[in-house]
Amino acid sequence: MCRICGSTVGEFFDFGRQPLSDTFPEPDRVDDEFFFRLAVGICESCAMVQLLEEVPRDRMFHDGYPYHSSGSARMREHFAGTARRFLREELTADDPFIVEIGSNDGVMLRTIRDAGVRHLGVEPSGGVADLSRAEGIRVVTTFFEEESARRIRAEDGPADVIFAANTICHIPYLDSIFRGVDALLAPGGVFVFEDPYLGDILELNTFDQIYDEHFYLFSVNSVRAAARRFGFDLVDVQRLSVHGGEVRYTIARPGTRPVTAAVEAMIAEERERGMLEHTTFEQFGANVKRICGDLVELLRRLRAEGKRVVGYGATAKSATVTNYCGIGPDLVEVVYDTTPAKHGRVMPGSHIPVRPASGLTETQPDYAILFAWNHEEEIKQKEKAFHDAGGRWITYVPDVRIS
Ligand code: JHZ
Ligand code: SAH
Repeated sequence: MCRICGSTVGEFFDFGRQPLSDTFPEPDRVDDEFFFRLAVGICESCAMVQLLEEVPRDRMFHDGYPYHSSGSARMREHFAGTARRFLREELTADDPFIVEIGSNDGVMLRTIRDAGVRHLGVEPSGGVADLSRAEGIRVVTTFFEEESARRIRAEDGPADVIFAANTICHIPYLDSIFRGVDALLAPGGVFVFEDPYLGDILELNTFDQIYDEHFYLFSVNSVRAAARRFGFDLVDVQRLSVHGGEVRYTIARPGTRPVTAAVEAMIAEERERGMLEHTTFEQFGANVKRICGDLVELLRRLRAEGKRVVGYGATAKSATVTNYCGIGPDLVEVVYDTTPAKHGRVMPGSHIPVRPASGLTETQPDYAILFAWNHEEEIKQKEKAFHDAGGRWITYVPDVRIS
């Protein structure tokens, strides 16, 4: 049943049994991993693409949550720019107030703090929340939902901006989120969120954007329907190139802001591209199977030739690739990553060991499969010595190739 409108959800792909994408077990503690059925479908009525099974939120977001948003220079720049735009265009009233849902390690709010503007991060994962608090950013360690939003409104007053990046699509209970936004947002304020875009996922076959945390794969059409259902208007959309293609949605109370032409234009484009038709999703499923087949074939061939193949980037996304395609330590012996919290652990489900990124150039393998393909430019530049010494990158977006 659709989590937005209650209609039937037509399943279009089943990835089978999958682990939590951001839980990296210790090597000797792999017996009690949590698994769920990762399947995805589209609502027959409101067209919202969503998972069919929901993982309880405390299993995913807790004090040990390992993802640190500030791990990428490009993302740090992206969010500094986002904050500067808010400071310039939205936070201009007397004593303005901005709330961020899913503020993580403070990657966006840092710039707001520097400007001396009143802010609050709402971040349930205690570890990353503490990191931002240590930098003087104001955060509450809790889930954003109707109740916590009402509490914030009572204590801090209305928010001029409510922002979220890579968080709203993680939250199945969108009805409660919108009631919370309604309680907290100033009359003329905006609710802005950015998330991976279904259009880019279909175009680039980035099936690894589908995992436990990504409960919704948003399109402009489905977000507008959801906003209207919950009493708001989608007033603007903007495409972003980060994380493999995203859209930034701007939501406001009806009648308070003009609706830009971009909204209707993108919805028309989605219709033309067949983003509401079942055959599009069937084709996507066929592409997923082909890419996995090609990738495993390549890895087996390289292994047979005696080549050393590693992974780079212990991403949440790679949980889907490794577990669905059946890639274990026999094909990829180690995954290198810069996140200290992931070191000495193993990858969820596949149990490939995770080690510090310095290992790439220290051990100079023949091939590295780029699991963090969304940071391709940054990583290839940083790890130039690997390529210069003859190492080759393997990517699978939008197709399997060596570079
Ligand atoms: P990255 C997470 O997804 C989870 P992931 C979440 N669900 C989401 O939506 C996005 O983030 C926003 C490492 N790395 O950004 C660090 C290097 O080793 O693709 C990270 O472990 N060297 C909230 O995990 C991983 O790669 C580097 O130079 O798919 C990148 O993870 C860089 C830049 C990163 O997100
Ligand atoms: N905004 C950052 C972080 C994305 S990670 C970025 O774009 O990089 C997603 C974050 O959302 C996690 O830190 C997780 O703890 C948080 N989160 C999950 N559910 C939430 C909820 N209901 N309210 C607030 N934060 C939530």
